This record gives sequence, structure tokens and C-alpha cells, in this order.
Amino acid sequence: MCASVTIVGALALLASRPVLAAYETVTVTNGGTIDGVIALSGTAPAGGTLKVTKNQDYCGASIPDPTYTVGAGGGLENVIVYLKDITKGKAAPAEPVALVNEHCMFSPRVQGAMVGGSVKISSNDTVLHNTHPQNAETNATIYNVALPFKGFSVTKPLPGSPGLIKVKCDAHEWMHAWIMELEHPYYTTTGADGHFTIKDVPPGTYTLVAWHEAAGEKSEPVVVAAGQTAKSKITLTAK
Ligand SMILES: [Cu+2]
Repeated sequence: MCASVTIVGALALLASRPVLAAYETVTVTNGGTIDGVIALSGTAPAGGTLKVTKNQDYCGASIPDPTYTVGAGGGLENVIVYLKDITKGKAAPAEPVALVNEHCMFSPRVQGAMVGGSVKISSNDTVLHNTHPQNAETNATIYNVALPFKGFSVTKPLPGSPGLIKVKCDAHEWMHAWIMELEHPYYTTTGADGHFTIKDVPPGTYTLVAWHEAAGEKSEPVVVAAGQTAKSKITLTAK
């Protein structure tokens, strides 16, 4: 009796889970563009620095804190911008995403990647780095890669399921980066002025999401028409 109740319960749970449609690659002709800015409102902590606790002779005594990098006009850098509900469109990127250890920081700090892709981890530094990606929700280690010398690189697969990966360096506690694995290739990262562009979008109505490591996430609908540019502005609030 108990076993059958459990099985019925499990089946009901399975049935209630949203079924994620697999992404389908199609030829996008006369797609639209989403062009926009992610702005920051509120007061971001000003001029912070990251304290360097190791290899100070190479890394320096402190490093500017890039968490809130706001350009002229209030645009916020290092925001991942992506479409939430797109199930078909342009092809996956051919190249692995790159994560470079440089000047005792990760570059880029944040980036999107497509499910099934990989990451090329490399070092331009002469100090030992240790790249350690974790599931951002569970902190489960994905792998742990030592980068023993300048010029070293290794390409590793991403976990292969949608979600946020937090990357740290076990040798240098101030080093952090984020990779967001998404089911499709419609993502980008804002530049120094908070600007972003997403191209070759099949016409339709989507949810555009902006995610920032400290200011959090916000979304808004966007309507993309064939061959047109849809303007978008999302304002995140400093926390
Ligand atoms: Cu390091």
C-alpha cells in the first residue's frame, strides 16, 4: 500500500515538472536584433578593492573590485543578458568559451555558454593558479584544474545542463568568475558602457533576462520583429 502510494506520488511529481523543449537549430532568415542597455540604479559601493593575500610580489597588494563596474551614463558592465524562452534559432557557437587567468583575476568575469559546450582555461601569469568551478546552487565541485605556468591551457567540458557555475581559484581567494550555461546561444554580456546586442533572433515575443553577480536578476518582455531592431533597457538596483 505504502509502496503504491509512493509510486503514484512520484509519478504525479514527474508529471508536474515542466518539460524543457530541446533547442532546435534552424536557419534564421531576416531575424531581428535586440539592442539595449543594462543600467544600475541605487548607490553601488564606491571604489572598493580586493585584498591580495598571497603572491603580492606578483599580484600587487590590492586589486580594484570589479563587482560593480559602471560606465558613463550609468550602464553596468558584466551583466549576462539572455532570452529565457527561445526553443529554436541560430547554431551553437563553434568555439569553447575562454577563461583566462591574468593579473591574478579571471577574464572574463562573467559569460554565458551553451549546453554541450566547453571552456578553455588558460593562464597568462607566472604564479600557480587553480581553477575550481562549482555548481552555484549546491557548491558541488565540477572539477579542479591546476595552472602551473604561464602559457598553460586545458579545455574541459561544461557540465552539460542549464545553470550557473561559480568559478574560484583555490590559490587566490579573491578570484571569482561566473559562467551561465544556457540551452540556446541567445546570450551575451554587457560591455563597459552596459550596452549589449543579441542578433539573429527569430521574430517573436520573448522574455529578456539580465543577471548580475551582485545586483541580481530582472526580466522584461521583448518583441522582436523580422529585420528590425528592438530597443531594450533594464535597470538593476545596487544591493
Ligand atoms: Cu589564482
